Amino acid sequence: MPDMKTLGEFIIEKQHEFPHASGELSSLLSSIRLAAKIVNREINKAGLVDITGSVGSENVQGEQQQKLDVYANERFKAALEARDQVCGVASEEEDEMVVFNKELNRNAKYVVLMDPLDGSSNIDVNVSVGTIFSIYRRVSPVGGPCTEEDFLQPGNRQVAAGYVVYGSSTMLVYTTGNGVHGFTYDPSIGVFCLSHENMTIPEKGKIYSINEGNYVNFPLGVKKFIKYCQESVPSEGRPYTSRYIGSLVSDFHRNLLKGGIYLYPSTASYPNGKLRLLYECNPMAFIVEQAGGSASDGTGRIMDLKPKELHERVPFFVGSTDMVEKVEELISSYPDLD
Ligand code: P6P
Repeated sequence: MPDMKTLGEFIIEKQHEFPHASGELSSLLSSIRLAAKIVNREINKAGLVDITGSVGSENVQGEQQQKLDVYANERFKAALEARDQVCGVASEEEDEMVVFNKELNRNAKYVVLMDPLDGSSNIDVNVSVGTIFSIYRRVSPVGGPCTEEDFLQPGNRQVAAGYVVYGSSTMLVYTTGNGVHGFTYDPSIGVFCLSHENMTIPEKGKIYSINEGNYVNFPLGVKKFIKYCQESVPSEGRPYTSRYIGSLVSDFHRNLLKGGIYLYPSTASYPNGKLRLLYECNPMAFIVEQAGGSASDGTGRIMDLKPKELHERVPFFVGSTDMVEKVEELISSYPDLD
């Protein structure tokens, strides 16, 4: 049994690797750890108390807000505001950025973007859901309120990113630019224990994750990729497999461990793709690149895109490099005729 190391111990041990390590990023990651434990507790009993089901309001995406969505958003905001490292957050559940106005927050160095409970439509059917977070150093002057520019930075400026997957076991996976590390929650002692150090994604994947119900409106190059997966047998002999949970964090996590690609191209309902650049695509792109994979909008690197607005959507192809490059090649070879 390898010696057990907790997330807190690991963060402190690796603190010297953070640029300008001053303990603040460590403390910020610890506040996310705390909120994840609280949300995990509520998700695990969601079927028992009146906390599932839509709260009736709609979020900026026009999606029914599940009560757990709202709960998770409030928990993560409160945990982040309580520490003096964060001056504001942007969230899928908030129309505008949230400025933390306490004195201790205005002198903070970081902003956090998050999808507090991604895949929440799966809650009522007991399918895994997740939290996604992305951390930047602010560009606005310390001492004043954060500005929208702090949140509209390209993904290549992230200082940390991660996700929590609330599944058969709850895991927290994060990167600070020095590899990807996974921690499994032990509820009996209330700690995240190091279980997957230096995670790497297999370069050649066999799994493709896409909602084929949207096939008729996919770009021609994406249709060609699906056909390629269905008709070719890779050199290792095992055919490709289609796996789609409908929860980005769960599909991403499985593909990170086993190799594969997640695709959300433009569709009739989402002509620019469904996934949000700032708090879904960029953090997942940072993680997958640190694990040796790739993330593209079909024509270029996700993390090089300059965001224009908080809830901007982009086409998203993320996972094993050989599969992402294949999709890019087919999109380039078979451009849609306008
Ligand atoms: P569809 C959940 O709403 C989400 O943002 C991702 O977690 C998931 O991969 C995707 O949307 C599912 O979308 O259109 O296939 O139901």
